[in-house]
Amino acid sequence: MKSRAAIALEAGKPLVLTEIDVQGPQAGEVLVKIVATSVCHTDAYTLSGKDPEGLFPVVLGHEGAGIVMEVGAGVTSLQPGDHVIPLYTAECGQCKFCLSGKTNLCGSVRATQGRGLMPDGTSRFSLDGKMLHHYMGTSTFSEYTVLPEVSLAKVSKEAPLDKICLLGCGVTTGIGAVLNTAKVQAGDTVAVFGLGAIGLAVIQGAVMAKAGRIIAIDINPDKFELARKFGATDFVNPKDHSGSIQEVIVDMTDGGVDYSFECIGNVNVMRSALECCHKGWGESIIIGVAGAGEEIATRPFQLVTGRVWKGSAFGGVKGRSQLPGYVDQYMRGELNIDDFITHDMKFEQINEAFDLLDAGQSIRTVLHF
Ligand code: NAD
Ligand code: AHE
Ligand code: ZN
Repeated sequence: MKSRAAIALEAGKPLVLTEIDVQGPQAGEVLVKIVATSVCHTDAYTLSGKDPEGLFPVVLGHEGAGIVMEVGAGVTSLQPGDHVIPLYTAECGQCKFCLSGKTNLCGSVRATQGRGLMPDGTSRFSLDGKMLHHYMGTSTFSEYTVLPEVSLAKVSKEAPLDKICLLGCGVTTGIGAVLNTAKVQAGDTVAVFGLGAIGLAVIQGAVMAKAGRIIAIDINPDKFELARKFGATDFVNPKDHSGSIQEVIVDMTDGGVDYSFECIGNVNVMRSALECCHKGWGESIIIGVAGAGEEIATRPFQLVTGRVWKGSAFGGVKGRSQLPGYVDQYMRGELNIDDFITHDMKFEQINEAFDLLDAGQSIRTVLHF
C-alpha cells in the first residue's frame, strides 16, 4: 500500500515528505495506522548523524499512537480496530531479559531493530523500489507502519490518541526513571538537569513520589515557568554562576541531593549530575543519550564514597504490561500529558516541529495525520 511519510534520506538534512510503499504484515507482525506522532529529541539526535546506530535512508519516529489495521499470521494478542502505542522497548515476556524480573530491556527483537529491520531481517518500507530502514522498531513518521506484535501496547479505546502518543516515550521515560529506576521516596531532594519533555516528566514523577525539594536546572530560563507548573521548587541557570554547577547544587542542599537526573545527553553535565549527589547515598540517573564516541568520566573516589551512577531506558517501564495503566491514569486525571504539548500541527509540518525543538521553543509538537 501507499503511505504518507517523512523520510530521512541522509544525516543533517530536513525530512522529505513523500509517499512510500508499505508491505503488509508478515507472520508475527501488525500493520498500524498512526493517528498522531510527536518528535522526541532522540529523533533529532539520530537525524543529526550522532547516533552510532543511525542508518539512512530511514523512516524515523518513535512517539506515536494508532489503530491496528491488519495482523499477520500467528498474531493472537491484537486485532484490527485495537488502539495501540508502539514500543521501542518490546516486551515478549519470554526472553532472558523479560524473565529476569530485573529489567524492561526485552531481547526478542532488539538485534534486528538496531539494524533498522524487522525480526526476519527485511524491511517493509521502500521508495521507488529502494529499501528504507525502520527506526527503533516503530517508524511512526509514516501513516502506515509495521511492527512486531511484541512491540505494541494495547490501550483503552477511550483515550485520545493525539495525547497518549506522548506515553510512547517522553512522559513515560521521565516518570518511570523516578518511580522504577531511582525509586525516589517521600521527602527526598531531587535535581533535574534539562527541562525538555523528559526533565518535566521527571519533575512530575518526583511530585508523584512526594519528593521534598525538586531543583530544576536549565541554561534556557524560558523553561522554568513550565517546570514550576509541574512542581519544581528551585530553579538554577548554570549561566548565572561562575563556579561549577555541582558546587552550586551541593551548597544549596547541605552536601548534595538524594537523586539527580540527566535529561540532556551531555557527558559533561552527566559528570556534574553525579558529583552533585550526596556523599554516602546520592544516586544519579542518566536518561540523556550521548553522541557516538562520547564517554563519561569522574574520579572513581566519587563512587568509592557512595555515589551511584545508573541509567534508565524508557523509564524501566515494561510497555505491554504497564503502559495501559499509564493511559488509564491519564484518563482518571492522575497524570498530566496535556501540558507537555506546546504545539499541534499537521503531519506535513514535521520539519517545523524539528526546528522548534532545536530552538528550545517547544516541549512536544503533536503531528496529526
Ligand atoms: P529537549 O531538547 O526537549 O530538552 C533538553 C533540555 O536540555 C533543553 O531544555 C535544553 O535547554 C537543556 N540543556 C541543554 N544543554 C544544557 C546544559 N548544558 N545544562 C542544562 N540544560 C541544558 O530533549 P528531550 O526530548 O527532553 O530529551 C532529553 C534527552 O533525553 C535527549 O538526550 C534524548 O535523546 C533523551 N531521551 C532518552 C530516553 C531514554 O529512554 N533514556 C528517552 C527519551 C529521550
Ligand atoms: N542508538 C544509540 C542509543 C540510543 C538510546 O540510548 N536510546 C534509548 C531510548 S531514547 C528514546 O528517546 C534507549 O532506550 N536505549 C535502549 C535500547 O535498547 O536502545 C546508541 O548509542 O547506539
Ligand atoms: Zn524518545
